[in-house]
Amino acid sequence: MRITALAGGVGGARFLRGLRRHLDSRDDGPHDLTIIANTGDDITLFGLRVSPDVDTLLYTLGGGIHEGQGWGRADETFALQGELAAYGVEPQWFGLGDRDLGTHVARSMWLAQGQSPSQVTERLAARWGLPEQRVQLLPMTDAFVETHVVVEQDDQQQAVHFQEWWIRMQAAVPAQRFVVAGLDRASAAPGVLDAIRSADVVLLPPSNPVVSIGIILLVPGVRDALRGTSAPVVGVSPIVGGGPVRGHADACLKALDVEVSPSGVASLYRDFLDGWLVDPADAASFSGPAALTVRDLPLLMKDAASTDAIAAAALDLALTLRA
Ligand code: FO1
Repeated sequence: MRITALAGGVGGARFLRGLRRHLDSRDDGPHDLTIIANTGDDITLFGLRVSPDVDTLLYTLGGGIHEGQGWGRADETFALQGELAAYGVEPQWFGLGDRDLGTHVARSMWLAQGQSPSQVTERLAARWGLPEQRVQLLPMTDAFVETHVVVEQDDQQQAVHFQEWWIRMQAAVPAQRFVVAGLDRASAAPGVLDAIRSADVVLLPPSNPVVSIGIILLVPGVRDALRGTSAPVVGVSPIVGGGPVRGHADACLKALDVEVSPSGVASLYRDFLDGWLVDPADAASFSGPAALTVRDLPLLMKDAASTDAIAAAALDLALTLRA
């Protein structure tokens, strides 16, 4: 079976690790998983290209993630950033650990040598053992893109990098809109559109619907490929009981004037979504198109067992819709 997923960072990575475990527990394998990662969160810091969602997926699937945080490396130290701070080098609001910096140095070096983000991601994924897991990790585009957030400060509109809004401002300053710099020159990375068109099942993990999955959907051809694929498209609501499972998805949805609810998120996917998982807390209030098949089950990824159960339910629903 060929499964394709669109993913952002922490929530997406945890869901996909659960899906990989679930696939391994089935006796109808082998199964191939292609992950299309958001690269709108990417940022250049200290001369290095950082790709948070790609790295979170690499570390989570490869066994190197800081489990408590959900991003960055386990057993991390911050000697290099401490040295930069001693020189007064900014910014210091973005924490870059020494182990994590190894990834950014390798990425930046290979990019400077002329390799594409797809080629670089493939090399990074090899170190983390993704091919052995039959996982292919693709950046959504090889173009240099960055999500910026337009905010109003001192009666003036200003665009700040997504990471500055997310981390330094804690998304507390209302976003007026999101702009993806570089997207006008972007095309889907090699393999992205084909992975959607030729999949048996397409899954949308509980990633941020605006600044993660929403950005992937803006890459030319992606939305059309989802509308056109014969594979069922099944998603997992990132909103549970009126709020995001983690992160600031509520602030992102408000910027788009979309209700902070599973119904609101499903409305963003309405032209291609076939199946939708919601939490029991939201089942009664859910409203969506009659053609959308909705199932409810607890959606908090508290531990491996609950995460695997969510992934299994998403896959089961997709396979039911395929039959
Ligand atoms: N998130 C934070 O809240 N604070 C940080 O200092 C931080 C550093 C960081 C470094 C590398 C990395 O791959 C991710 C990092 N994140 C940090 C997470 C990241 O900002 C966001 O959670 C994602 O971009 C949103 O998906």
